[in-house]
Amino acid sequence: MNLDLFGEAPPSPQAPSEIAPGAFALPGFALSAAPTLWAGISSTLLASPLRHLHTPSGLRMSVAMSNCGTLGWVSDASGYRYQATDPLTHSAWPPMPDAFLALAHAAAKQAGYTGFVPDACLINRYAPGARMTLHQDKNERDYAAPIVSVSLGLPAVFELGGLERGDKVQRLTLHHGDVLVWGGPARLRFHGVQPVEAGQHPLTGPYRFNLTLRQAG
Ligand code: MD6
Ligand code: FE
Repeated sequence: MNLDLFGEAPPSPQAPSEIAPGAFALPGFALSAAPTLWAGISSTLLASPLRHLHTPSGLRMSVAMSNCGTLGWVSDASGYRYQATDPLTHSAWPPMPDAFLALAHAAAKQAGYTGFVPDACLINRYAPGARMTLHQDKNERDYAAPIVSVSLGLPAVFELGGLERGDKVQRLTLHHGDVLVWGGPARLRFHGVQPVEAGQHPLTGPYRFNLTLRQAG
């Protein structure tokens, strides 16, 4: 029975669309899980707070970051890498919430990647003006596994390039609840995020959050 008392259709996740070979957009896939994911973000950040890392060349990143899972991504003067301890707290990263695992596994499966079990989740927080320059994700040990990316809060324009830095980029706006899954031939594509515009979101306030879930170790 569908009591449509307010004349509004419930948000219904759409089918995955292949935006490049091996790369899929799953609009709204994380919408219903968003409050639970937010609780997992909040508890993670109590134990391992957000911080602005520096690139190996010494530039302060505009995106604030933390991690959960057995491995976390870090950057400092000695390079980019995954490690089991949080350099800020000198403790293990907080455990990956079950809801993160379940969502990532289901999204990967929906995109045709079965058996995805991430061991690392990078949490990115974008304040207005924060951006991520074009990069490849290549600090993971094995490129066979896909990456699942979950966007929450304010929207952002995502740039998906090719395998060379100078390749043409396609732009897509990522909204609250959108998921990207990419692997296979897309795994090493360059990508970035344009500066986030100011706004307010009911769940995340003045921020965009992004989770990237990986099999890093
Ligand atoms: C972001 N995402 O959306 C940054 N990397 O805030 C990434 O850098 C990313 O979305 C690898 C795979 C998917 C991604
Ligand atoms: Fe990336």
